[in-house]
Amino acid sequence: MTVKNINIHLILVVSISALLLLSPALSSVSADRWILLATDGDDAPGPNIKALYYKVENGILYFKVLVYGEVTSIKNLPWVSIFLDVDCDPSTGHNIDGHWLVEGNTGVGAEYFITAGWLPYLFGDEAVMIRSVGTTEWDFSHPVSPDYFNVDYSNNFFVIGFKLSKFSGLKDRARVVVFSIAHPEYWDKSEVVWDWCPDSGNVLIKIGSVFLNVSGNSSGGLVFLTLNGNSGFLRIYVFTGPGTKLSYQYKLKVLSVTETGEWMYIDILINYDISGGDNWLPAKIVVDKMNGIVYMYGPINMIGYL
Ligand SMILES: [Ca+2]
Ligand SMILES: [Ca+2]
Repeated sequence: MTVKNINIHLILVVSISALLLLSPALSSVSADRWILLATDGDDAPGPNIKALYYKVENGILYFKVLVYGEVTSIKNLPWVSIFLDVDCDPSTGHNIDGHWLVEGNTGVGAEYFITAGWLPYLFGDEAVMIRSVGTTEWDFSHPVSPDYFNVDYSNNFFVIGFKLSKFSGLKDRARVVVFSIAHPEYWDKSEVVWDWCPDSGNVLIKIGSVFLNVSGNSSGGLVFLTLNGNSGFLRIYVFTGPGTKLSYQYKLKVLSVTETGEWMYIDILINYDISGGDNWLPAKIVVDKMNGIVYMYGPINMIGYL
């Protein structure tokens, strides 16, 4: 076995799904690649929640909320509150079961709620984020302004986004539940009707993670590349003769992900010490999203078969 420094250039034809990690913020949000979290019936008076989407793009966590009915101004945009359990731990954050903030939606201990619509508008903000204090209170005296907020009155939805850096304690996934309340002019006999999405429980969002699972042929072998969350591995099989092969596995860590409409760039560290020690070196995975091709580049001290 010879060991030498080489550059590898693996071309793997694959199907890809990916969620994104931190990268420089942009001032606009793309119209595509929303991830549907939940849908809900037209089950409350006036404009009410129809669907909830999210995505992470350029370091910003965005939610898109579709509503039924006709939304023509901030006042008939229902009061929408998005609760985030950023550590997926119902024992931390606001978690009073039976309280109006979590009624019917156990399993969420919300560190934050994002709120938009007619009620915050009455208090001078169209949309803000509020942090919990302990498990019973909210810190209304320190509202956080969104990095993006836009109501599309033609298509009955709004989009709100906050930089990931504004969430303290955020891990690679969070639990979310949403409710809305219509403006009082839609109330019948002054009765407030709550509209939850989902109607019970909560939904899971994945943040700051890359999910990439590809396989393909390289010269003289098979290659499997798997990223799940912020770690993964590269596995290589080299066929040395009829029925014989060598296999190598390298651990990977994801450092950052940036992307354009056509390309995704994943900076990684790869552990080239196949004996189990630590020898982490930088490498890069480049995904051609339009053609479904994955390239991997790295100044690698590795087995010289590829
Ligand atoms: Ca609804
Ligand atoms: Ca929590």
